[in-house]
Amino acid sequence: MLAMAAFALLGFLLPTLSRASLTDRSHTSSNATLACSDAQVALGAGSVDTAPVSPTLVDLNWSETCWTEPACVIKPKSTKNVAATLSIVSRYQVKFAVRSGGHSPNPGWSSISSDGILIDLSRLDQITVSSDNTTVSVGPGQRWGNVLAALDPYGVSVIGGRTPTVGVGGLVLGGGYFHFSGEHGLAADNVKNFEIVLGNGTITNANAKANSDLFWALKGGGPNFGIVTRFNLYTIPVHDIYYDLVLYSADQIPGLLDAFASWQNGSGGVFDVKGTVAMIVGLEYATVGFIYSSPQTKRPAAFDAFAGIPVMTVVIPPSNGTVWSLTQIIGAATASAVERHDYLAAASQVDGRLYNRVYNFWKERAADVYAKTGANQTFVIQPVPLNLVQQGIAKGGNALGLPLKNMQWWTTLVDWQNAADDDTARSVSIATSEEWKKGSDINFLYMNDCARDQNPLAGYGRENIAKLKAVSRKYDRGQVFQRLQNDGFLLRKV
Ligand SMILES: Cc1cc2nc3c(=O)[nH]c(=O)nc-3n(C[C@H](O)[C@H](O)[C@H](O)COP(=O)(O)OP(=O)(O)OC[C@H]3O[C@@H](n4cnc5c(N)ncnc54)[C@H](O)[C@@H]3O)c2cc1C
Ligand SMILES: *[C@@H]1O[C@H](CO)[C@@H](O)[C@H](O)[C@H]1NC(C)=O
Ligand SMILES: *[C@@H]1O[C@H](CO)[C@@H](O)[C@H](O)[C@H]1NC(C)=O
Ligand SMILES: *[C@@H]1O[C@H](CO)[C@@H](O)[C@H](O)[C@H]1NC(C)=O
Ligand SMILES: *[C@@H]1O[C@H](CO)[C@@H](O)[C@H](O)[C@H]1NC(C)=O
Ligand SMILES: *[C@@H]1O[C@H](CO)[C@@H](O)[C@H](O)[C@H]1NC(C)=O
Ligand SMILES: *[C@@H]1O[C@H](CO)[C@@H](O)[C@H](O)[C@H]1NC(C)=O
Ligand SMILES: CC(=O)N[C@H]1CO[C@H](CO)[C@@H](O)[C@@H]1O
Repeated sequence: MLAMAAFALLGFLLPTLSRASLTDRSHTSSNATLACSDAQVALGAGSVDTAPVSPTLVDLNWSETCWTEPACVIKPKSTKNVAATLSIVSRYQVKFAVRSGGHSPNPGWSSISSDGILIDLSRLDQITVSSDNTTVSVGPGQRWGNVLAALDPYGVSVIGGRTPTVGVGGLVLGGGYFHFSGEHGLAADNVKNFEIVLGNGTITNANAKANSDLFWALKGGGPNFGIVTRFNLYTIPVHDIYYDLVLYSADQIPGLLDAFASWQNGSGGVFDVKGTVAMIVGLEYATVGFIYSSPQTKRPAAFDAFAGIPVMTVVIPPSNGTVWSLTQIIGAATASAVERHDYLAAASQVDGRLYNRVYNFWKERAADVYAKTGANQTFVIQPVPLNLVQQGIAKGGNALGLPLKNMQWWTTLVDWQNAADDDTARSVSIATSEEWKKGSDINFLYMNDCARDQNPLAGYGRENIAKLKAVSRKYDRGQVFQRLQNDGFLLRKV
């Protein structure tokens, strides 16, 4: 007993001792603790929160599945601070995780436990619009709601995130799907320049002219190449828009899914890239938003495929608004309960019969799990018109290896409360993704919606994986982002 107490006391004192006697360092304290102490010296004590880390910093991640306490949270104020942090990471060969908006629910992606450090980018939050309003410089720690609000007075917007609390950094690096991606491509396709800190602490830029191979890799290649400290984004000339929002009762959902596929196929005419449909199917009803990238007198004819389906409730009648007003509406409708979350990705060709078959499969299981655990889940078909893929090619190409097809990227949000229900709550979406695979021609998974056990990079294609690995070796010779990064959609796993 006494020996154990002495041991515990020693453990408590060690961090202090180790700072006093440098020679004992690697023996007396963990490298993570030492890295934290060095960071305090290099960045200032106010930029490093050491154990016990303030709960508000640990809990910043959106999903409780990611609430773990690191050895410390380093909060760089500048790109130079990030460079100093990565130098310390290399010196101590310490494990780390990087967090921008903290909206990945995958444990260990932007969270890490006490054997490593969390690099929190929330202070890199500038938003600066260029004098001609054609580009905006955004820090990775910003959130899309703030970005769209800041752009509103300039009469422009960007391809970003639909939910205002989602972070800039993770979304752009995984692709970035927005209401107007069908017209303008993914967020990554609309990046002019990435400022990035490489594994060896070097600060550099990647764009069409400089480090163009790294530029390509960062467009969808995820957290594999460095810490991006600034995104220079092209704005899009979309500000005043049309939308209306309605609810359909559960008995209309089969017809709704058929209508969705007909609309995606152009319902006899030509598909109109200015229009999009946001559809969230739940167990009791479906929420559907019709959005068009310019003002309209009434719901545009592009959406006529849905005209015959009886509406249960009109939430927002045909309206002219702005990208920012739509973002505020989505923000107000987003549940803010603190709980456990997950998402998961699947994809398929446009096929109303397949949509219905998978929906029936999902519905039965989602209802069963709801009865057992109270977990809520959604069934979301995100339209990906051919023009989205073509925009990516026209804008210089990205790493995603998308098939030249009209398709859909299915996703789900799962919300539940108890850790004991993790496996049960997650089982529905996992089984549903297998059901999609049985009928799908599309071998691609959208990284930003992928769950912890999925491997989106594998779907980018053999050639792209080889190119991404070559870029990783070239720009990260020490393989810091593969060896020391805690977890994530990493090339080391492909
Ligand atoms: C409610 C909700 C709504 C969503 N809506 C959309 C949507 O409309 N469109 C869409 O495309 N996606 C959407 N997503 C998915 C979203 O894009 C991903 O969850 C994304 O990872 C979130 O980015 P973040 O910065 O908030 O996440 P974080 O959890 O901070 O980071 C995610 C990953 O990116 C890495 N990373 C973050 N910043 C950097 C950086 N600067 N440099 C290097 N690596 C970095 C992290 O290490 C981690 O691996 C949504 C998610 C949620 C939960
Ligand atoms: C800890 O850091 C020292 C350098 O300070 C390094 O030599 C050693 O390899 C590191 N330990 C581990 C386990 O990586
Ligand atoms: C940019 O936006 C500002 C603010 O709305 C406006 O005054 C200015 O004329 C715009 N500049 C250009 C080149 O459009
Ligand atoms: C949509 O088009 C595809 C390919 O042209 C076709 O296979 C599919 O049956 C069509 N679906 C609908 C709902 O029209
Ligand atoms: C939207 O604004 C346009 C003018 O830009 C107007 O003609 C139209 O009637 C408005 N639509 C609605 C639904 O208010
Ligand atoms: C599920 O949704 C209902 C209705 O919106 C809500 O009251 C409940 O809190 C949700 N449960 C969870 C676990 O999020
Ligand atoms: C850091 O890595 C980059 C990319 O490999 C290389 O160009 C640069 O010279 C390296 N810097 C140092 C200081 O080693
Ligand atoms: C990124 C994010 O949404 N973080 C939330 C995580 O949970 C805390 C605590 O509930 C919220 O305050 C944060 O906004």
